[in-house]
Amino acid sequence: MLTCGAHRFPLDRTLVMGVLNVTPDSFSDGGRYFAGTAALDHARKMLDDGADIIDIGGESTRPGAAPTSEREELARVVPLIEKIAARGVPVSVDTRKPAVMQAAIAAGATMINDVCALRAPGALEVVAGHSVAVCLMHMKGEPATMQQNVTYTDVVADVKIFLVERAAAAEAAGITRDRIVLDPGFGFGKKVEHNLVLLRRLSEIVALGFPVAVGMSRKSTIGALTGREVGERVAGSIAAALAAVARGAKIIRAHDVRETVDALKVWRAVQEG
Ligand code: 7PM
Repeated sequence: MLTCGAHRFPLDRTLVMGVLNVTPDSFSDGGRYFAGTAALDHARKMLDDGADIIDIGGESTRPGAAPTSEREELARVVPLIEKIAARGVPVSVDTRKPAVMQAAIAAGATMINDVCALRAPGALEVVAGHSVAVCLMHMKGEPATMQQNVTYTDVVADVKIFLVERAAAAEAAGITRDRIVLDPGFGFGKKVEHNLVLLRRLSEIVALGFPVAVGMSRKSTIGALTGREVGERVAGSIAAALAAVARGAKIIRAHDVRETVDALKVWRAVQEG
């Protein structure tokens, strides 16, 4: 069972988290219009398509991206969270900033998705003070430089040690186990070979005893394996998602919700038969 505020997910089937990026690089006019109507339309479509959670992100963690100010991030995500959460939809916010977490929770977000795994000062306390869920993700390095000189002796061991430590820190801060999700952080300070080993051995992360989320949708590893540009990676992304589900992943973070939900329906029917 996963508790996200008032929402409770039994985890007897894989959940789909639909990605809603509200950054200037994800639309044409710099964000205001997108935040106003296009983002809401997109959220509605993902819900129609079967998304369980809408993951709203207002900061670009793209390597080399200019940092987003707290004020700007708040302006991008808070109005949207209010509108979507008001309909009773589970909303997750993809942020590293405690002040954004706090405002997002006040606006109705019921999950914090943090690529820094609550390492920012004050982040653990913000999440512990509410009944929201948290996704603790592994990242090696900082977004700006994380893809430079990436090396590991054993990437799976490093990710496990990190996630175990962050889950313990979360529990020590008062975040109960039923609110914690772990994510190996595909693409965050990892080369293709590291992402493949992590996916191949995902069961070892699942064995830590927390629900595992996986985000490989449209990422460069899929591009490297297929030779496809970002908009042409649906099939590759779904293959990766199913490989993750086969190894016990419980949440799939995806851009192409309709196709992902269809694939999971077929997968599940086969498993249950
Ligand atoms: C630039 C770089 C743009 C990276 C977008 C991204 C994950 C996440 C992201 C993930 C969790 C993307 C990423 N990826 N949260 N947020 N897990 N929990 O490709 O893998 O969407 S942002």
